[in-house]
Amino acid sequence: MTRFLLGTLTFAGVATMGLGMAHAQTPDLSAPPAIDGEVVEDHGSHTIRMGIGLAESSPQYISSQHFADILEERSEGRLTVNIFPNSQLGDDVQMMEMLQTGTLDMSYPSSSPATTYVPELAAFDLPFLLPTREAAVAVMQSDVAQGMLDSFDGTGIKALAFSENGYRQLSNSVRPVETPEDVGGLDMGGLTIRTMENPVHLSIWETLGANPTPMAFGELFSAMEQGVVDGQENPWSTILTSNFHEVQDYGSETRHVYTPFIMMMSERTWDRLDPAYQDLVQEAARQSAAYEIQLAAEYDDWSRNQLEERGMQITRLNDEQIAAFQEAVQPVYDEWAPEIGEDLIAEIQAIAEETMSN
Ligand code: TF8
Repeated sequence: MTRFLLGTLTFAGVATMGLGMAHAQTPDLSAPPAIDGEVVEDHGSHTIRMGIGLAESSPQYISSQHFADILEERSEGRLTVNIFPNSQLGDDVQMMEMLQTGTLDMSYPSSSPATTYVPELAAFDLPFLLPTREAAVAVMQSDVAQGMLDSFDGTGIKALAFSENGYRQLSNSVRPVETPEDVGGLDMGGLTIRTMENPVHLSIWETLGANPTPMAFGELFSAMEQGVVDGQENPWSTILTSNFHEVQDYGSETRHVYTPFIMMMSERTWDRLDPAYQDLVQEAARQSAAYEIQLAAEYDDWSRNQLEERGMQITRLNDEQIAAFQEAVQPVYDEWAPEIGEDLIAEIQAIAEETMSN
């Protein structure tokens, strides 16, 4: 609890730093779920090194702390987790490679760069596939998604659970963006947009007439500060907790892709654990992933409002404007659906539609 409180205060601290107390309506953050369950008998001690990409104020970090607290409490201190945030151990691609070689025990990347290990994950990169958070969560908690996690077996990576990175929003330092034409720039030339290292994302921004530039997340702030790229796209809470508003004047609520996180462990680390510890790690991953989804949902709109209060000009797109983007990126489906798998996409869409019809 103490760690969580610190996490919240850190976020609240960040929130109040430039705004004065009057504006700091921190979200009604739910305290971490109580840690219950029997203590696991002694099967030795392990210190787990976990590298993550985002800042200590992010839902990704706060929920990783909760994961660490569960392990520590239910193993009576025999399992401890040292978390290294802010991409300090490397970016998503590098940290997944470190899991494979066993030089890092755990990481928490987005699903997008992980398509090199499990190509089916690219379904999540299809634009506007998951219209609501409820649909996205239902898909992440489905057998289809579990099958994707199981597909990591043998790659050197044990994939434990999906959680929410979230709906991606466009930001840039050049102009407000309301239409696809604003991205492509017509005679003004297309915006240079940093993307994750993922071919579907490249396709999305090429189709919109931008100049997509794949880049590690850890290099992004300085690339925007130096004008190497005009913009990027990430959930509002990432834009806030990474201080992108300091180098990005305009935001557009495009919600063009819902990206999951995947909590992962090196198979070498996993194989060293007694089965009782493996069960505890798996259960703690599932519990902390559910908590992360709750946090991410609570931080989403609040982070956008914080960004506006810090001077970012955010364009909220209406249904017609979103429809124009959906129509503009339809060719991405035509290009990628056959490769990803029409049946898989149909299965995901069926889960989403069932959730939305309830
Ligand atoms: C991206 C991703 C990242 C996350 C983070 C590094 O844009 O959304 O922000 O994967 O864990 O690269």
